[in-house]
Amino acid sequence: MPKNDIDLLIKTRPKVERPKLYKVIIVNDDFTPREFVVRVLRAEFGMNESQARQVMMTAHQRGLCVVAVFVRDIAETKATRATDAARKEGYPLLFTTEPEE
Ligand code: TYC
Repeated sequence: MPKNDIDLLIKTRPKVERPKLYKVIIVNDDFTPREFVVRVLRAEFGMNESQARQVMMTAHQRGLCVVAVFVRDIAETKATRATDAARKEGYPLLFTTEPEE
């Protein structure tokens, strides 16, 4: 039995879990123009020119780059929106998601 108010607070405290985070990953391809990749990164992920260019070049050179980390719903929505924007222009640029850890 709780002995006082603090004891009651502790005993009834809900167990809250930290939400699992998901990486949004950009995948390199041979066809999407570099400038288009930079524009999509700026538009969907709020990057400045220099950040977007670094991420684009890392994906270009290494095949992939982690763009950002979000809760699952946000990560999936952003990856889909960015990929769809490329499809609309006829480019194969792909964004995927993957759980962290
Ligand atoms: N490799 C592309 C080119 O040379 C540019 C590019 C970079 C495309 C990164 C996709 O995720 C990408 N035009």
